[in-house]
Amino acid sequence: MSGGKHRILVITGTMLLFFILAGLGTAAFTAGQAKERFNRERVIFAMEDSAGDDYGPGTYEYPTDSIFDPKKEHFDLHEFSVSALRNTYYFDLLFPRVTNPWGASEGFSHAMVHIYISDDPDRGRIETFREGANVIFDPRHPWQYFIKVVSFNKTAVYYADDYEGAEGRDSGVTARLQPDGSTVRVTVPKALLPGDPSNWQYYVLVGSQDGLGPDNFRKVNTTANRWVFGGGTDTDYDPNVIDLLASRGKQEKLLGSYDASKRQLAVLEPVGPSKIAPTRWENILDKVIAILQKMKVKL
Ligand SMILES: [Ca+2]
Ligand SMILES: [Ca+2]
Repeated sequence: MSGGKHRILVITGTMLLFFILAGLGTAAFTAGQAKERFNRERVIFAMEDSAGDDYGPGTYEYPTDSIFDPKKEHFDLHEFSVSALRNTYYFDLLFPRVTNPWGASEGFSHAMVHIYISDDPDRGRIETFREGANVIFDPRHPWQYFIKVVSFNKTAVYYADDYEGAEGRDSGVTARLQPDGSTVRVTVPKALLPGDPSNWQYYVLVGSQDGLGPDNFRKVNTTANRWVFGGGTDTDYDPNVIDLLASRGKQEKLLGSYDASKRQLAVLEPVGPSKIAPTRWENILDKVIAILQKMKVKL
């Protein structure tokens, strides 16, 4: 072999080795970053709701029994946030007052929250899963997932194509009042909510739990009594929703859009999607995470 050819072979070999090492290094770096992203709790969506708007369309009054004292705050959502950590989504619901008059193991038994998620305009439903909230959803944003947050081990995830009597998916699903005494944290395995959460839009409905009420909603009538809200109508066209996650001024308009004389339910609009969308690099990392999980690599 001539000296010139030998030199070219050495240079080519060195370059090849360099590219292999650089490739391995980049793969290891990317895998490390993916692992870090997977193991860090990160916020997907967060939104504050007005304080003091636990009055439905603006006219509702609390029931009169002393269990509802001081006739405010029990159903007043202040903040809603969604975050991800490892294989779990967390839905955090912040209330100024959380009581547990019926002694549920979840630490709360007064408020109830129905979270409907819309992530595809071309499929899903615009009616609520069961009758009870007395509202209907924006036809441009039908829902695919429904998380019913309620006490006594009944918190569960439902899909739009479930039949009405379905039990709901509750494996790995929990709802618990946190040590701060104000936050109800709902835990849902990611596997139950497939899809890209940065596209999600949310309908977040707060009601008062009533085991015998329609879909567990305490009803709203014209006049309040011990166990029924007042300030609505005696029909089933006024929403049984006491607070709605919405930007300021919107809740009154949306919950007030019902017309009992025309038999029309209020039409709600969702909030979202997230302004905290993942960057291009984070999207790559999410794809790497999915591949590593398929390969059963421990992250
Ligand atoms: Ca509120
Ligand atoms: Ca509100």
